[in-house]
Amino acid sequence: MANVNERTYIMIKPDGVQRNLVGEIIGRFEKRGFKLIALKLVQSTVEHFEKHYADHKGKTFFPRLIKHMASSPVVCMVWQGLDAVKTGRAMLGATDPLQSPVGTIRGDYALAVGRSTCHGSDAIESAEYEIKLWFPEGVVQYTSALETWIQE
Ligand code: RTP
Ligand code: MG
Repeated sequence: MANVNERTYIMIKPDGVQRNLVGEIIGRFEKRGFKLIALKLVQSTVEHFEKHYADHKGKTFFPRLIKHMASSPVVCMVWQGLDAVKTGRAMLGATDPLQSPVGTIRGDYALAVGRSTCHGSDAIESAEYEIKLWFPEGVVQYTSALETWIQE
């Protein structure tokens, strides 16, 4: 059954931050109807990104990916709402920006697979892992007055 309180981990990558796309990306999640429950800007380490992308260890693009992610600050967020993981991925587009439909974040703002602007959890289990990894301090719980206008 669909969970109205599902959580996903969304991270604006170094290229997205450097290109001043932070407000644009946050705005899309806000306008879609998701609730922001955690947010921070961090300059993180190679070791931390290796944990974040542990599933990709050994792939040819892994060293390049980790080097890029640790090169400059990222914006870490947790968004909550109906079907947040799958819908978050749909809002991003495909892994390859050139295969991403116009109207998606990557389809509108990215060209290269190694500069894909924004990360989104690909499953509920990965979201749980990533949220704990980036927000060990926990997330914020609050009631948004808008929720009754977004959910039936
Ligand atoms: P993300 O985890 O960052 O949200 O991206 P994704 O699920 O769409 O794609 P994934 O397979 O998890 O790959 C993570 C990031 O690695 C870079 N990548 N490069 N063939 C390549 O050169 C290649 N494949 C993947 C991309 O930046 C991708 O976002
Ligand atoms: Mg991925």
